Amino acid sequence: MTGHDHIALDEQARAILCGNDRGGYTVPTAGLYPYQWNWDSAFAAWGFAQFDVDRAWTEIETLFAGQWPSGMVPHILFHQPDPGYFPGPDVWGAKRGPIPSSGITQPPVAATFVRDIWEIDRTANAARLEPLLPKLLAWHRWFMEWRNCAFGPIFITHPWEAGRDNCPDWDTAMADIEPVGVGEYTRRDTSHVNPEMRPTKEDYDRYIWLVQRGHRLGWDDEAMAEDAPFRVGDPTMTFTLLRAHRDLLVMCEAFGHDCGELLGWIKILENGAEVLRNPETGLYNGVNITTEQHTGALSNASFLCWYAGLDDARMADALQQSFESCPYPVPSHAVGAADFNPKRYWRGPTWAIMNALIGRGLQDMGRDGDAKRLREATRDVIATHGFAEYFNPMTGEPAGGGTFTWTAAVWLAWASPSAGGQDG
Ligand code: 9WN
Repeated sequence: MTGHDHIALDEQARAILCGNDRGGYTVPTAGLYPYQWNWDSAFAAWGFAQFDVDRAWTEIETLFAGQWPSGMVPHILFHQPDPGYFPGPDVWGAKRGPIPSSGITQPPVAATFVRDIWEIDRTANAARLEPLLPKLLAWHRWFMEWRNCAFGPIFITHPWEAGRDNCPDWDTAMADIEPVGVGEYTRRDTSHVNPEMRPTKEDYDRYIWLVQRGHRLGWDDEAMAEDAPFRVGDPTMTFTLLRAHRDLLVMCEAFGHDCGELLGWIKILENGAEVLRNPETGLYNGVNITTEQHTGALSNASFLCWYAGLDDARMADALQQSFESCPYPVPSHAVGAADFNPKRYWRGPTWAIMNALIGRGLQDMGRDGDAKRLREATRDVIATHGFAEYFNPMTGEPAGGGTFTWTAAVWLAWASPSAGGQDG
């Protein structure tokens, strides 16, 4: 790639972030996702931090303005009504927070990116970090209270909570749900995007059935936990929260806060991560909490172990195999698996955001060669095929929404040759 090429791409990426800015928050992409999504916003802040650090802080502050009294930070904030997305605020019926929202959360990557922003902007804006610390801590505490059990890993109660909506990790637990009485509804996603790239109707019926259950129970954590119909221990949640606890610890220590609670949570999740290990293969998989069965699916989230600070030789071998399995790694589901699909959302496609998290983990754990390989593969797919939501791992073909906020953010902060702190 010539210097000129990447400078033009840097400019495009900045223009995407600014174009998706709705004043204090960024939408993932116009049309398909017209609201503020939780982990998308954290990525957006990481991207903004590369050229407008004030705007980066604002993105996080707006996200935490929607925090519920319980500490939960919702997965969508419905700042302004938009009929282009289903299910909207009326279907969710969640009235527990200061801003209309969904009733579930998403992977807690915010603390990690807040630490990045703070490191870029330590002197000028440290004052903006301090009020965020108790909010982050309250969210992490909510996870440990309501999404963790004696069993160990962090579990999700809805596939949307993991941010990997239709990945094969949820299949057996989803099959146990009979979506009786879900009624008629009109999906909006398939009017924006080719239905072959989106989850199926069978999945959607269950997503909506779970939302209707939450609505009925008033999104009360205790009521929701009783006879919960869907609970799957998830590598995304477990690894991102473990990493986020570690980053929050560094920030809390710097401000002289008592960190005993965080140290305890780190220990719990280090043990919890071991529960994700499939006894037959030694690899990290999802685990159905109800049946205690491992899902057997090797996903891109399995490779977040390094991001969580856990080095692992068996996972390193599996990563090599994943690199060899397709020209544009890391596929969201193993290429050789029977249910691999290179086009359909989280059942095969490659996601730049997951690559960025995996790559950062590899770098942090001293696996520089693998980190470089992944960063270059991600750079290549974005430079060749644009700032798409996700990509076909076999052909690189762009899929889902275009001009996508988190792909632009990942480009600026990590994949571009000019990304901060990298060697080109
Ligand atoms: C449901 C916004 C979000 C991402 C998720 C991704 C997708 C939503 C959907 O889009 O999920 O939350 O309607 O498909 O799976 O990770 O945060 O980009």
